[in-house]
Amino acid sequence: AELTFKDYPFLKELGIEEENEGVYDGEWFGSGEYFTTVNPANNKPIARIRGGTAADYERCIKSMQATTVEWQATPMPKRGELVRAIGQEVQKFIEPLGKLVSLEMGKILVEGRGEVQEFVDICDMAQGMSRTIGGQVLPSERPEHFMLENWNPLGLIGVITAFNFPMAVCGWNAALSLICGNAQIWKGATTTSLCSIAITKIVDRVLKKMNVPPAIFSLICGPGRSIGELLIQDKRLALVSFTGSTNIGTRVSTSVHSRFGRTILELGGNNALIIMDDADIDMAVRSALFAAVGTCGQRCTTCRRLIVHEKVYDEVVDRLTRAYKTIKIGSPLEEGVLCGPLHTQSAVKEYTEGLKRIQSEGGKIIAGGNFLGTNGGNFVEPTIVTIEHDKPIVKEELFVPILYIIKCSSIENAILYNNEVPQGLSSSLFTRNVGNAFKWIGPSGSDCGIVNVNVPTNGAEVGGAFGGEKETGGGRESGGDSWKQYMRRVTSTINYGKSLPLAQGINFS
Ligand code: UN1
Repeated sequence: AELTFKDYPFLKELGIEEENEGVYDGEWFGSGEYFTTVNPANNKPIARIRGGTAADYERCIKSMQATTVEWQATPMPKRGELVRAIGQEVQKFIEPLGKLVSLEMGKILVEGRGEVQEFVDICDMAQGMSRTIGGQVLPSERPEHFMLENWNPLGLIGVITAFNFPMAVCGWNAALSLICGNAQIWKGATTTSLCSIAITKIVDRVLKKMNVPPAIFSLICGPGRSIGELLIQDKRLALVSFTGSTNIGTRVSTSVHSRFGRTILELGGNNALIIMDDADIDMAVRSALFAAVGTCGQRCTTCRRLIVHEKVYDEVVDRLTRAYKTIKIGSPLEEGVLCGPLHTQSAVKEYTEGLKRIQSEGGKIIAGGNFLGTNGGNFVEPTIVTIEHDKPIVKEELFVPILYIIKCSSIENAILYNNEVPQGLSSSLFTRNVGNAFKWIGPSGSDCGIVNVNVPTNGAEVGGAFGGEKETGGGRESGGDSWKQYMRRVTSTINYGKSLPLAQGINFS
């Protein structure tokens, strides 16, 4: 099929060509098979990419190893300057990058821009942290002794990201890992390879300008599982950060942990938003709409379950179904569109087959429910379904815009429903009751990693640690103390005196 490359002038601005090399270690190369990525709004190919082979991967690792001495010796605040410069350069291209995210991934342009903004934000944050983070000095029980913690770089790390945030999640990892002194190899989702290449082209310019060894930001694109497998099995990678499905995450976890590597796992979510009878209904309904329909239901933080108190149930259902009828579905690059296409045709299948299963389990579609397929694209109607809280399908993550509405009768009841799924990423409670709000965030409240009050389940800021429990994998990226995962901790006891007191009072003479 003919490439649609020429229809999108902003691609040129990003250095994307009709044909692109998909491997980078300071230079662009690639000797694997060619593949194309497609625009999910019409399923037409955009541009060609040459993927990497096992030998190409090996070359990247060798190049990364060669950076270690110089990069680890660079002071952390200097590494922070590089990260700041990367953020500033990315910011200059926020418009074309946002458009590329919309084109290749399918999210609407405001969300595409937002994703690039998130990349910039984490660079800002990491740069600031590069002047403040470090270990603690501890009181030693021995006289004239110091005990302290020092944090050293891990070395080489692998970053595997998903299609739904093809730039920001790389940024979360890269910004922190780079200030921590590591070299990384990034494998983005194959279907968003142009996003990976565009970001890496920008970073490449900054690396060269700042005169740092460029292989610290290596990239390998390629279809199939083989590159990912190499990466997770590679003992030279001290850490693998993986964002994706729980299914593949299990494989990553088993493989990396069996070689005693570290993981950061950001897996499935099944996020609930609870609306209590004392909630600001207007705010809650708007939040549910953004949380359930944003990114066409393909954020890991997407609201999939709306748990509504029986006293406001009818009102919420009525308002929300009315709002769903006004959602403009269409090209994500078009102004005013709220819902773009699903990312792939297999996601469309997940949607249509999911709805069949939902109905076979007693669920009823009360809004949406149709595959549209306009212009040959993966367009579906965002859908609302009423269903019992404990049906098997409700416990699974369907990565499509299907929202379950579930009735509850009390806060206890709502928390129970919130926690009864195997995933534990994000959750929100809408209430004006301060007692319930604190109960919600406490030990007998939500069991998720993200526990919001009067805020949607999605759209987290970079300053807070991002991740969740149970099948979500337990990892934390972005803010908080996530940086620690990218470093190895050293505990040092230092004797500056002239005697040798032993701990625990041991006398060994
Ligand atoms: C993801 O869906 O993988 O909180 C990440 C959010 C975004 C990140 C989502 N800041 O929705």
